[in-house]
Amino acid sequence: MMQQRYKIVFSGPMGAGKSQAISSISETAVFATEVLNTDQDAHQKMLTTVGIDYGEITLDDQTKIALFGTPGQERFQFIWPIVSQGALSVIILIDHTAYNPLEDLAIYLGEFSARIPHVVIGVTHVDGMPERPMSIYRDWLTEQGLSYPLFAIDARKREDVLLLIESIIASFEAKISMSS
Ligand SMILES: Nc1nc2c(ncn2[C@@H]2O[C@H](COP(=O)(O)OP(=O)(O)OP(=O)(O)O)[C@@H](O)[C@H]2O)c(=O)[nH]1
Ligand SMILES: [Mg+2]
Repeated sequence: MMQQRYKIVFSGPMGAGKSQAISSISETAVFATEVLNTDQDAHQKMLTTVGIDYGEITLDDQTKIALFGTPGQERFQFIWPIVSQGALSVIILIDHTAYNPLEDLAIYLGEFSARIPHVVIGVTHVDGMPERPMSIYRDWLTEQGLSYPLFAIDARKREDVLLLIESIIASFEAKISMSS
């Protein structure tokens, strides 16, 4: 049997948890390009990605997945189309505690849904603002006439990140079996 190889991109704003999600599930040492964050106005975190994060995971059926993380800072937007090339799916991570997470979602959907055929949304940091309802995302998507898969996840939890990967693989297997 031929071994399948897929490329998945993790995108989303600064601090959403892209680098964390990749390191939570990667079976290889993550190639990370994190440096001290000098843009404390944008986000008060210690480290930020300035290039591309890279990790790998092999599923039970030996499907190999290459995991690419984008830098969240706006000044690195030029990397987005380069990372997107040949990707099967994009996981857009949205920080639930952000000032306007729906605006973030609109920006990232606008940038990535045109480039990458399949989109999954993961809402992170829900523990940081439990009083804000998760229904805002589904309601907004419905208003826009969109129906992307959406999950609340904690990027630090391996099983949460795996849920996103499994949902991508399941949707592709469903498509393949429908067309055969
Ligand atoms: N409390 C909480 N922390 C989280 C969650 N998801 C990720 N984090 C933490 O948020 C911090 C920022 O995560 P990163 O992975 O560095 O964020 P990033 O998206 O790669 O950010 P940039 O590279 O700057 O664009 C890390 O300390 C993570 O461990 C979550 O659901 N809840
Ligand atoms: Mg990062």
